[in-house]
Order: sequence, then C-alpha cells, then structure tokens
Amino acid sequence: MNKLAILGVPMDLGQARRGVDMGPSAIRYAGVAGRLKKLGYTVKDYGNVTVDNGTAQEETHGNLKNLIAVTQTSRRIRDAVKTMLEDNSFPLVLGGDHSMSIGTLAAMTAHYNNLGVIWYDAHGDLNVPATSPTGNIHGMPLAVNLGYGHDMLTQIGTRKLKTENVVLIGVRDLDEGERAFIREHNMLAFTMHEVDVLGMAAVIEQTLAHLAHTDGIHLSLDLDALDPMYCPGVGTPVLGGLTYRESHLAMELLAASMRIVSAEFVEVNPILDERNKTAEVAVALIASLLGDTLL
Ligand code: 6HN
Ligand code: MN
Ligand code: MN
Ligand code: MN
Repeated sequence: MNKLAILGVPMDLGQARRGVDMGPSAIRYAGVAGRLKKLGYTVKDYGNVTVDNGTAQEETHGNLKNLIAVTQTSRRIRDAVKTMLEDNSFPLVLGGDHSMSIGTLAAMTAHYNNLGVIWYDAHGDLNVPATSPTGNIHGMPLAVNLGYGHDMLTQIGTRKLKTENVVLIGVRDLDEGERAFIREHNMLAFTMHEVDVLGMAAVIEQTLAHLAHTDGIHLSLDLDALDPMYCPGVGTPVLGGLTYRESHLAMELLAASMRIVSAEFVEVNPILDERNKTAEVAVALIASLLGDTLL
C-alpha cells in the first residue's frame, strides 16, 4: 500500500485530563506528513473528525462519562476510516484519548473478516461499566470492540473482534476486572515482565505467530506504553515502561512483517508534555512502523 490517509481525533471526552484533544495538532507539528512523504508514500490528510468537546448536554449513564458525545464521535470516526479504506489507503489515526479506538476498530472489523489487533499500552483498556474504577471510556475501548460494555458503544461496530485475535504488549497497570477478563478469555498478554524476560524481538515474533491466521493486523499504540521518561505527555503515565529503542525495534519488526494494515497513535497530551517530546516520539515510531530504516 503506498497511499496513506491521516485522520485526527481531537477528543478528550474519554478521560478526565484536559489537553489530549490537542494531540493530533502536536503530532502534525512534529512533522508526520513530511516524514511519510519522504518514505515515498502519497499522503492525504483528511483533517480532524468533529468532536463535541464540552458542548454536549450529558445525562448520567451510570458511571460512564460523556457517553453520548463519545458515541457520536465514534460513529464519525468509523465513517471516516471506512472512506479511507474504500480509497485503498492505510488509515493512520491520531489522537486524542483512546476511546477513539471504538470508532477506528468498528471500521476495521467491518472491512476485514478476521482482523488481528496489537494493543501496545500500559493498560488493558478492558473495563466495562461494572468494573471501571473511573467511568472513563478510554479505559474501555478494547472491551467494547470485543463486544462487552454499554450497548450504545458495542452497537457502533457490526462485527466483533475475537479475543484470540488480540495481543497486549507493555501492560503494567490492570484493574481487577481486567485481569479477570484476560484470564477468563485466555488472552495473550506480554506484560513488562515478559518483555523483560523474553526481549522485544521474541515478543514481536510470538505476537506475529499468534496472529498468523488473521487477515490483517491493526496496531493501537498508546504512548503511555513507553516509560514516562520518553513520553511524559500522557494522561495516565505508569513507571517501568517500554524504552524508546524497544519500541523502535517493535515498529521495525512489524514493518518487516508487512502484516500491519492500519494504526492509531493515541493519548498524546501537549499540556502535560515537555517541548512536544511525546509527539516527536510518536512521529519517529510512525516512521519506523511505515518502513523507515537507519541506513
Ligand atoms: N488509557 N484502567 C484505568 C481506567 O480508568 O479504566 C486507566 C485507563 C487508561 C486508559 O490509557 O487509554
Ligand atoms: Mn494507556
Ligand atoms: Mn489503574
Ligand atoms: Mn490506552
């Protein structure tokens, strides 16, 4: 695929810290389009999806925050990503809080019969309303795409992701309900412990082997998977994360596999960042994922 489609999701409705809605701008300012053009891609920027940040009148839906606005935005993301796929482009979706994956994956699972997903994140994002300690929807998108969660959210996509088609990498902060979910569904999760013991090269090799039966792999990369030393500009930082080099290695090995069909880079929060460092890491990783090499 030599056509690349960029979509920004300036959304901060899925969590409590303001500023993550500026993530797409920060990644654009860090030079993402130019970097990808240099690699030989035709890049089309579809601009930003409309997000009703702070304008929607929200009733309470149990503990869920901004449910209606997140639902509306997710539908728009889904439709925009569908358009990109119909144009034979690789969708690159920039965020924005991780609840945006509900929309991205709704489009991806509709397009591919048997999509695989790599969830590169300090968190599992596997909460449902009953297990969520915060009511923040950015802690729920993976569960929603697997078919678990509030009806308004699970109805955004038509085909559900299969638990055996998902691999988590970098996990180190799971809530009780998320641990139970992973165990119950026997999901493949490389926590930081496994990354330390096996090394990133083996982790990616085993990830690709586990997803060999899928017909395309989506990468959902939350910048908080990396240690806050490299990516301070995230809303839910967790110490003891992946390094810059480990993450580059992961991206380079995924590029070499030629199995990645779409990607999201999420949770960049410029207000919490230091001189746009986190957005610059995002751009460097995006370039590696899309084939940039050192020589
Ligand atoms: N993220 N597990 C916590 C929650 O509120 O459900 C944190 C979620 C973080 C989500 O980083 O995309
Ligand atoms: Mn996270
Ligand atoms: Mn937690
Ligand atoms: Mn996340």
